Amino acid sequence: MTRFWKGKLTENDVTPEAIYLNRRQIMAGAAGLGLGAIAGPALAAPSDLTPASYEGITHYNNYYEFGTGKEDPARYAHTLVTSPWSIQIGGMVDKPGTYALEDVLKGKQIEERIYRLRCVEGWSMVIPWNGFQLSALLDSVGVQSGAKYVAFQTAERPDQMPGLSRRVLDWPYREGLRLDEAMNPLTLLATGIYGKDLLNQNGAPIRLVVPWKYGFKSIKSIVRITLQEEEPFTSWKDQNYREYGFYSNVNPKVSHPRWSQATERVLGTNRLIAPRRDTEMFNGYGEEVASLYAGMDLGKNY
Ligand SMILES: Nc1nc2c(c(=O)[nH]1)N[C@H]1C(S)=C(S)[C@@H](COP(=O)(O)O)O[C@H]1N2
Ligand SMILES: [Mo]
Repeated sequence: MTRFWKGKLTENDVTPEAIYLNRRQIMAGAAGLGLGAIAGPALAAPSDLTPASYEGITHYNNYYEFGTGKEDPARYAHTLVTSPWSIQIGGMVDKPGTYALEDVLKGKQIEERIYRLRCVEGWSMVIPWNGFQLSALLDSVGVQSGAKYVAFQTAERPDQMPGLSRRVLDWPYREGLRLDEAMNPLTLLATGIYGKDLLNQNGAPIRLVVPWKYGFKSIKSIVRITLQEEEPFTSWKDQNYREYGFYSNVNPKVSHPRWSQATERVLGTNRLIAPRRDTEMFNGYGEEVASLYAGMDLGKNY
């Protein structure tokens, strides 16, 4: 059983939120009537993955390059110039180079994936992403043997990112994955939400989404991807290694020094209440990823 709702987008699927939700209801109805095989997104959405509103997803953000307030990114991120955009792909790959975004996207199958994003601050939001598997990009540039990790870097543009004037983190924002985590089919490079291009506050034009890890691993507005042998530098571990580890797997049993991770508030589905739910091991994706950590002490490797 898949733990995410997966569909294939066509041009006709570029729908605003209202139509999108209506489509989901129609799908759910069709499934209930036993209409059987319907192509694409007719797979029933797991009932606990009700997407947050577009308003919620785009107005409650963490993107410290534009300020540390939750509403700062929506207010200030419009200054980021996202076109043209290119990504430097280098290190242990057969075809290193500076790739225009159009070339990165060429031949990639854009899918719809509904994932729960769990922030270490104790809230989560269900987001319908559009994107493609990171593995497809890595395959197309040829990962060389000996590469063990993937390092990612966000754009660093002081003239377009007012938050960079404060040294909250050692800019540019950097993150990393072990190669097997990067190649896992759940790991997405997202370019859209609800069938629309990403807004800047959500990490336009292209950002990572790693659904079984805390939100901060899902680095935004990526300009550099490097395949390497050593564990990558990560901005949050650098800022406070007692609070943030390299792995950052969602784990209700390992508390952050300042925040318990046992439960979370679910944001964006109701204007008045954010219901609490129990946080799930690996954010609910254990069936798909637990084997990656067999034999590891996840209390030490947090
Ligand atoms: N470059 C960059 N990427 C980032 C962040 C950031 O501050 N800068 N914040 C992270 C955190 S803490 C979270 S919870 C998610 C939030 O993603 P969203 O705003 O699209 O929901 O983005 C992550 N990616
Ligand atoms: Mo976060």
